[in-house]
Amino acid sequence: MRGLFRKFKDGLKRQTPTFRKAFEGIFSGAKLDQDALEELEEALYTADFGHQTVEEIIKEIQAAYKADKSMRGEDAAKIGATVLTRVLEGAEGRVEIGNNNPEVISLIGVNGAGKTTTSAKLSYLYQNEGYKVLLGACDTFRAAANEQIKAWADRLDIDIVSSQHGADSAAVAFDALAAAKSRKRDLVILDTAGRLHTKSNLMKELEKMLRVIHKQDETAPHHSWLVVDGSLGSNSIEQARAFHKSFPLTGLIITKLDGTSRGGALVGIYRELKLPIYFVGLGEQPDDLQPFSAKNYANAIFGISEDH
Ligand SMILES: Nc1nc2c(ncn2[C@@H]2O[C@H](COP(=O)(O)OP(=O)(O)O)[C@@H](O)[C@H]2O)c(=O)[nH]1
Ligand SMILES: [Mg+2]
Repeated sequence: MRGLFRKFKDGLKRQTPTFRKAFEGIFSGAKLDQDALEELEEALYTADFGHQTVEEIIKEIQAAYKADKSMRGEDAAKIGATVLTRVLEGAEGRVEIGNNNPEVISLIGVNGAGKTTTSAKLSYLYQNEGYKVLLGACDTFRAAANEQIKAWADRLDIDIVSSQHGADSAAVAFDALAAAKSRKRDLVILDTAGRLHTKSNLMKELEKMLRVIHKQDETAPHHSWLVVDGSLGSNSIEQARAFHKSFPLTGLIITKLDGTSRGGALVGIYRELKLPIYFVGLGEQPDDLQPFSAKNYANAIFGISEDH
């Protein structure tokens, strides 16, 4: 889809120029320039692709050059994108809605990762696909959280169940599910409070929420997605690792890929956790949340055209 590739390209536009230059530079004077190859390697490390992926890209470029000395920068970038697409095989998470009544998605992650914004964007996306969505505002922990999510729901015309600041977040989750059943919603999206994976009381609260949800539907939540701030580079990987250890996650959403020059961390997160990436955040507008496409990501990040 052309429009979707554009979204990736626009979203990753801060990252792309560095690579364009680095890839072009390695074939100055029509031969492989070792210094420039090292610069490319460094650029890849700086973007937080991680050791394994960087080495694979560099090795494959060297091998391809050996086989075909007429290779150019654009060809090297294409090899990079091919490696990324291969590494990200199986990474594209897709949801089939309709098997559960309602389908329950809960979003978790640390403060500021983008959970609230993403829950609104996600509701908007599914609503536009024709599903009846209900948003559960389970972040009762932060005073401003309720206002923030209500403003989104208002703006995007999304049905919402919320409560007072300080209320029991598990109770909100319970009410949201009950309301969704009686209002015959297809989908419930639960926004939760920011949790530091080190704070065991917050983890306990999350577990309580799960127990309460199970009273409504033993199989819910059907999806527990960790929302990760993709602009944190290798710190995003550490965060994801810690959550994955203490909580049964089913997938990932990587936010803030726009405006970052460390957009390679997504690859490291996937390589390590092997959890599907369902969506990526490519901006602050409601339609800037896009289903993850390995190919679009790989092509956009290295600045090559979509039909490669
Ligand atoms: N540029 C950009 N900003 C984002 C994205 N997702 C979230 N944000 C911003 O990140 C900040 C924190 O988001 P919020 O949803 O409140 O995070 P929460 O604490 O996890 O609920 C807000 O200013 C959002 O607008 C994204 O994909 N791109
Ligand atoms: Mg929030």
